[in-house]
Amino acid sequence: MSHLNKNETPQDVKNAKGIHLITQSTPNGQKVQIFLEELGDAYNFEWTTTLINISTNEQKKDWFLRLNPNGRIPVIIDNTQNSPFPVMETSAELLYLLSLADKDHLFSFTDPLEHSQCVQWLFLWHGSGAPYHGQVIHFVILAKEKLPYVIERFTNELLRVFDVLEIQLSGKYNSATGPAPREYLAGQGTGKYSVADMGTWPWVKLWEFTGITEKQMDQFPHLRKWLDRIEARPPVQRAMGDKYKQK
Ligand SMILES: N[C@@H](CCC(=O)N[C@@H](CS)C(=O)NCC(=O)O)C(=O)O
Repeated sequence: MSHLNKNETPQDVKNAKGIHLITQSTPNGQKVQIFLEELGDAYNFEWTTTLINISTNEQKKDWFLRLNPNGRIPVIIDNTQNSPFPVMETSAELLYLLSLADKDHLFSFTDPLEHSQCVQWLFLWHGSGAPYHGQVIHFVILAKEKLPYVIERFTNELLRVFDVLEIQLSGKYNSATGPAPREYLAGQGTGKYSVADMGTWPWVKLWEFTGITEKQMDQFPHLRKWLDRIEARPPVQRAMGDKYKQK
């Protein structure tokens, strides 16, 4: 069964070969944009992209719902399978691309325990970070009525999860002899840059935009350094740049 209906599906999606990304440059879109850009640099990995505008509700049309019944971006389609194979949900997309393209484990781990740690941090943000961050953005920025109780509740929960990331990156509990700061969320020692970082970074970097103050953020010095460390990577800058902006 094909997920690509002949009449409804845009030409560039229908005619794509290889991996095709349908995205808008939101934090969720940026997770997958970053990983594809990293794979491009590391392996000359190739893919194509369709940019959509979610404010027009393109993601609720039949052609899109065939690919992702959840009606949200981003989605990837693997056209190398017998029938084009769609993948929804950002963390599942990162893991799919990992097993497809990261042959040398540059952004993942061969050791099963380190791999598990990577998946744990990927899920931490997917399940406990992004849903609250999304609510903070809605109630602080988009909602016409500003509801103090709701804003406080979701902001406090977001700050709590920032603190979970800070605990991990500070290495506060990692060594019996004292703190052992880490550079990245998963992996032995100071850690290794992996999909766990890529799945978390585009959201956390929005802290200022969501009404969190400099003073609140100063409670998380290791998280701030981690934000800067990842932002300095050229593939990350490309993934956040004009290439993914609507013309
Ligand atoms: N859990 C989903 C969330 C995806 C998501 O919420 N995408 C937003 C953009 S950041 C979207 O498509 N919003 C449009 C809509 O809700 O109609 C994932 O990780 O892929």
